[in-house]
Amino acid sequence: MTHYKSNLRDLEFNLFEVFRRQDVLGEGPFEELDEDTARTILDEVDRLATGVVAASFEDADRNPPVYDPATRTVALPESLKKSYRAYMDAGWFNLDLLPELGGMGAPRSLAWATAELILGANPAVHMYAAGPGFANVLYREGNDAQKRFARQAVDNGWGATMVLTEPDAGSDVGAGRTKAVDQGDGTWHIDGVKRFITSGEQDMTENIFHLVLARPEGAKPGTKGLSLFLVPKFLVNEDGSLGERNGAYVTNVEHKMGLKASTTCELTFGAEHPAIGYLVGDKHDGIRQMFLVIENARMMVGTKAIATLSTGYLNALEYAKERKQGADLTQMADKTAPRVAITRHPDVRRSLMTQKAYAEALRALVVYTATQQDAVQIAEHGGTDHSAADALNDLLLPIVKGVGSERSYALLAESLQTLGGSGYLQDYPIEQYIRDAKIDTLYEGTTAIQAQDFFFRKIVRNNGQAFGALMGEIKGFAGGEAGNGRLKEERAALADAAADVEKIVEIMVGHALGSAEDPRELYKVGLNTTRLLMAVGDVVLGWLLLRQAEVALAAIDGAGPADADFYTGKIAAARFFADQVLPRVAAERAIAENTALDLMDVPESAF
Ligand code: ST9
Ligand code: FAD
Repeated sequence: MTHYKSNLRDLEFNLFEVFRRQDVLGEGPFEELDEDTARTILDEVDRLATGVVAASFEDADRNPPVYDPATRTVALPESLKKSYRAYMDAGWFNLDLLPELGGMGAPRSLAWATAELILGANPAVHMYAAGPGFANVLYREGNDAQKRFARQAVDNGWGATMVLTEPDAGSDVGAGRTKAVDQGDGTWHIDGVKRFITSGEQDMTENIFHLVLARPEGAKPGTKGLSLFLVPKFLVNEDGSLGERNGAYVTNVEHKMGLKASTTCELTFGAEHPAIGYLVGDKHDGIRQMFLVIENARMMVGTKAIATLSTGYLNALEYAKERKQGADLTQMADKTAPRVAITRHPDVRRSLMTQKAYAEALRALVVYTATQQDAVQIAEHGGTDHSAADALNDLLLPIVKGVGSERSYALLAESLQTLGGSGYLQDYPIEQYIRDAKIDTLYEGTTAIQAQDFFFRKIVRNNGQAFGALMGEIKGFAGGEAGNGRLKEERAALADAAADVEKIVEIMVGHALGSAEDPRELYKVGLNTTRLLMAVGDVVLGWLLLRQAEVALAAIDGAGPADADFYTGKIAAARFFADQVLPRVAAERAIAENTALDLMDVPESAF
């Protein structure tokens, strides 16, 4: 028994009952895969995740990686290495790689479903396993030599990193000062210090390749002046054998609140001897190229948070069913009344159902977003236009990342609370879940950054097209017949909440337009971006829960006992969310409507 409680039933429900992924299997880019094989893969990954991958979760937290400044190396705990090795040996990292890199031709939805299992079991293992995914981007963007490098990286199981952040360039990546100097022979020398680099050093792979943003001498300021360089830890000969040690060294490893198994490194380039880099794709287009990695990493972070909430909830549920405390509320005056399981207490039920509804809605959000990525894969394969699916995927990513991480972190506190004082102990995994999940609201762009991205780039710059299409679907569902008369009030609540978020967007667009005359109007937008992201998140989650309830209502008659319970839970979660969460969106609208600039006028000294 490990800490990890997966929810394979719910993953399969999303994949095959709600989003009907079997309909896209067996043809186009997924020709080689059928539903049975997909289910077998899920079973296999679940077995690995709940077993050997999860096995080192606590040990690697209590005995984290050790940095040796003399050799600038890191020793990872043996337990973690075993988990990592088992995952890599099983080979499931190749599900959605390009065929040229040995990919299996699976849809992204299946790949993200398996990712949830590994991320819930032991997130650091998934992060150390990023090499093949990063090689995929390098292969797409790279020149011939870099494509060869990408193949070698996959074949040899090299690790990889994404290297943006510097001491003075966090959210503001464009402030980066790391320099690139052209050597005139197809190589560059990279100079500078990057910080907080995940997996920057480890002792599990023979090589690590860093994808580094640096500014060529004379290039313009900001993100558009940054270029992307491939900087291997060891230089690589044409035949794939390792050459000299390159001049990129880890010069510190951070001590952190959580996610201790994952190394967070200061990476110094060119301090002792040159750090040789290769310009990716021979073109200066770094920030766009890096965002190809970032988009996947943001999806990964949201999925990690959600996976952690799910196992947090399931651990809390198991405890609550066992723990007897107090009498039933209706017998509170009777001091001799039998003690009941805490699941009988209304307040515990409220908390558990809140956890369940969000965990399952957020899982549906990940799978729904991944289905847009499937659509892109299918269109790319068939040579057809995929701009609408791309735009919807882009719109959903900050919701997956921003809403997924914020709600998961907050609700993990509810999971812990369910265990009472025991939840605070290291005898149970939830205190570690909370520590490990806090990072998800921070890295890959903080929530504030996700919220700005959502409004300015994904809504305004897209002329509201993807947002309009999504809201159109939601309103269409709310106004339709879903649930055969049995979800009427819930659909009405969804329609109201959808109208509320549309109004918030309208107000914010008004302020944005008003800024042409008075630039301070833009502050009013900034005061509401996170509010909007979270409110739209609730509307989308409410919609997805109701879609699930519609499927459950259709399937429940004649279902066996286990399925009947499962479907009953789906209907209950959707109703709960519509009753108890969606009405709050109206309050967010009211706050947005009353936005004023007072807060911006409070002197800093008064804080
Ligand atoms: C980090 C790593 O935190 C944490 C964990 C790492 C774990 C590693 C393992 C991961 C494995 C996961 C992957 C697995 C599998 C892979 C599978 C592959 C198949 N979308 O608005 P502008 C671009 S790393 C797309 O003017 P500013 C775009 O090119 C550190 N592109 O920005 C745009 O040009 P244009 C993470 C976008 O004001 C250009 O940027 N750090 C998007 O100059 C300029 O845009 C952060 O995330 C987008 N959403 O700069 C930084 N947005 O407009 C957070 C921008 O012409 N800060 N571009 O198209 C930000 O994101 C800022 O908003 C900023 C602002 C830097 C973009
Ligand atoms: P700051 O940018 O200083 O932000 C501080 C606060 O100000 C935040 O609350 C932020 O939301 C807010 N803020 C900042 N700017 C704005 C704005 N314009 N509008 C509104 N609010 C704003 N980086 C990598 O390159 N590669 C990695 O592999 C990597 N892994 C990481 C692993 C860990 C464990 C950690 C802690 C960080 C990692 N990072 C990595 C860096 C991470 O992406 C940054 O920490 C993150 O982008 C935030 O930057 P910052 O820490 O400098 O915070």
